[in-house]
Amino acid sequence: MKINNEYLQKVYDDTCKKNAHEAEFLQALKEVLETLVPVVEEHPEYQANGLIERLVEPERFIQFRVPWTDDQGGVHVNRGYRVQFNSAIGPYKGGLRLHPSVNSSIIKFLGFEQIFKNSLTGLPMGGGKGGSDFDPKGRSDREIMRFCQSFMTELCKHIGAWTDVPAGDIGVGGREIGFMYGQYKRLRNENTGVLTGKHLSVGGSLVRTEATGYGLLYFVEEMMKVMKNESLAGKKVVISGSGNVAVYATQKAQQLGATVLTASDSSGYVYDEAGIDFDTLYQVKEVEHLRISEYAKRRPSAKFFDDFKGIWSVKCDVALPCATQNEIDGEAAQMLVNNGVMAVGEGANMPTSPEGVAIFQKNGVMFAPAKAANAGGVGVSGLEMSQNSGRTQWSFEDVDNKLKAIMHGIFHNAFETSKKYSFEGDLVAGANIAGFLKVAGAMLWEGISY
Ligand code: NDP
Ligand code: 2IT
Repeated sequence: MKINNEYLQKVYDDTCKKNAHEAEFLQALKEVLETLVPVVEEHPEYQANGLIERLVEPERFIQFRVPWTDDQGGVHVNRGYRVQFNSAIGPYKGGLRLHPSVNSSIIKFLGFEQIFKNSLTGLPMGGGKGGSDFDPKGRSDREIMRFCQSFMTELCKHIGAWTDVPAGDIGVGGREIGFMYGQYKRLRNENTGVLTGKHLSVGGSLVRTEATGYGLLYFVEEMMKVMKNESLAGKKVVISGSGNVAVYATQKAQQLGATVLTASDSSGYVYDEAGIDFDTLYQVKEVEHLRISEYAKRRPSAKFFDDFKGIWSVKCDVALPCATQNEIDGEAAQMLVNNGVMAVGEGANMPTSPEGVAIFQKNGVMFAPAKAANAGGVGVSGLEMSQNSGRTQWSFEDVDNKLKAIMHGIFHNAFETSKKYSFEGDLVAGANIAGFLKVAGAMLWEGISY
């Protein structure tokens, strides 16, 4: 389908020509450009200043070799990336992903989304993302350490507390951030807030570990209350994934009175008719790092299914995809709708395909898009940066309250913006426009030669 604006369609066509092989980047781009039609019409100065052409081209794209040795002394070479997409409103900020599927398209889609997400938090952070096609599965701690050190040996030339501040994403948690932080410090002789998600003893923030999952639930609860006078209490919830985002989404959903029925990883999903037992899930995934089938072995009320996608056939009131991009396609969305889903909240980045989003919206499902709903992780990363700058550490309650305020603020900003531009209730459009306007204002103010 064409974008209903000549200028935006031309920028999209030109970007497609230059980046024909980058399917995920073009998917994320199209979704944003489609929703910007009314603001581009309202602000002719964007076209006059080539603003959209500048927005779609990263300020910098770094690709590098990451050589490392395994425990047997064998040499491996992976590809490392960092995209520094947009610094109009602050230092580049965004996670690092270690997964064999990582390529330039994945990094650019994530970096592009991050621009608007970070803007929505209300904190001064630009958009960036990075990672590698390194596969951490089955690697020893020492192998992970050597990989992370080699990765940081190059990355450290491009980042800094006032330049670019990476964090975690798929395959990067506290352990990897520790190895990278140690290497940065060794190379630079500097204790600084160059990464977020740090250990509490070296300037990490309380609540950062829980932030994305908790933030997702704060957003969804507010959305359900304001849009349909509903709440999570008593609701049946399907959550995919069993990593950082999914585990803490499960915990907060339960605290809000919902029953979480599922958890998954790339090998399949578990359905627990008695409701997921948080302690067992935490032990299996966060402590012992086992496959999700192990959860079913320890819980008589749970069954394991070796089909990751089958999770969307489970009947629920609320679905929270928290694993990876495009995990809900049109068919999965239709199954959820047929089973009566009332709300969908994206914990992962771009987990719903465009066909899936259209099906939810057409059927009146409340839909919380990733760049709004999962902004709690980077929001608390921003709070970690503030604490580092102030050489201070805030209490759990203090950070949790700030996180809640950020998530409620994002919901209301996206909702009010959707009304202002006559898409009432379309939070995809509301979030894209609200996130974009702040960045666009800064880009105009700073002049063209970035
Ligand atoms: P983790 O590495 O902690 O967990 C990822 C989970 O998703 C694992 O259960 C993993 O299973 C599953 N998964 C990953 N890739 C696939 C795949 N291709 N197919 C099926 N399952 C898959 O990552 P996070 O929880 O941190 O990230 C999950 C999502 O949330 C990502 O989209 C990330 O970009 C997004 N996100 C993360 C934030 C953060 O702060 N960490 C902030 C905002 C968004 P397996 O172990 O088998 O691979
Ligand atoms: O997608 C994301 O927002 C993240 N992976 C978190 C980024 C961050 O800098 O905390």
